[in-house]
Amino acid sequence: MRTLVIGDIHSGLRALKQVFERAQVTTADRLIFLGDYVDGWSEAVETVDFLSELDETHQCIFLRGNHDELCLEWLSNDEINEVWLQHGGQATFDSYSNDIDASDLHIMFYEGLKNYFIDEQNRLYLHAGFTNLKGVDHEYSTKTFYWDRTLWEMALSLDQDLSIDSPYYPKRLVHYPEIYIGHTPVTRMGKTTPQKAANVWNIDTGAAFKGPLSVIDVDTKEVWQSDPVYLLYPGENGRN
Ligand SMILES: [Mn+2]
Repeated sequence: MRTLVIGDIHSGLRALKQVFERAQVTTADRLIFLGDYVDGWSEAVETVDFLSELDETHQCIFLRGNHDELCLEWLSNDEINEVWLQHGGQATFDSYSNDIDASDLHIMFYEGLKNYFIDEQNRLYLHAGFTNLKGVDHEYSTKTFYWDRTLWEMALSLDQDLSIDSPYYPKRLVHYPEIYIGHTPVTRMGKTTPQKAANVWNIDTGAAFKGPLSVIDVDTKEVWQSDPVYLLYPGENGRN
């Protein structure tokens, strides 16, 4: 069985289908989605429909992204969050406006998302990060799991040669052999492939912006990518 991790999709369903074909995904694979299914390209409803159907036939783990939570808040309360609209929410709003009936089923999808997942090898998967030095079970606020950027910043700024036995080594990083996250696009650093810092792997390759969507096999580290997603949505702006 392969364990495949999928980065932030941001309604780029065409890219998801393309990268799944390239990775030759089958029902034998375990699929771990890092969250941010919506907010970006025009196919929010179609993306969540596709993921819900995929869950019927494949082994899927769906983690919660900050954008999924913002979308759920809007679907549940019908209150417009201006900041959300400016950060990709407008495309999601428009997508649901074209398909009013989708929202009830989708609320169940968003509510069912997991804040984190730890596999049988103790590898940790979550959208953004955590701050408690003792690990995710000790986190004070669940929002951190899908909003935090300090885990990735810390891993990046760490001397990559520092020994795990050093008293200066961050305690946050010692609990899991590997940590897989999305949330902060590596395109901000001028990269377009999954990036590793310390034992943290960032799989968000900027699908909402000018980057591709990426899938990584956590055991072999083989990577598959879609075309840059904006090329699959001509005439749209995404989050640019
Ligand atoms: Mn994202």
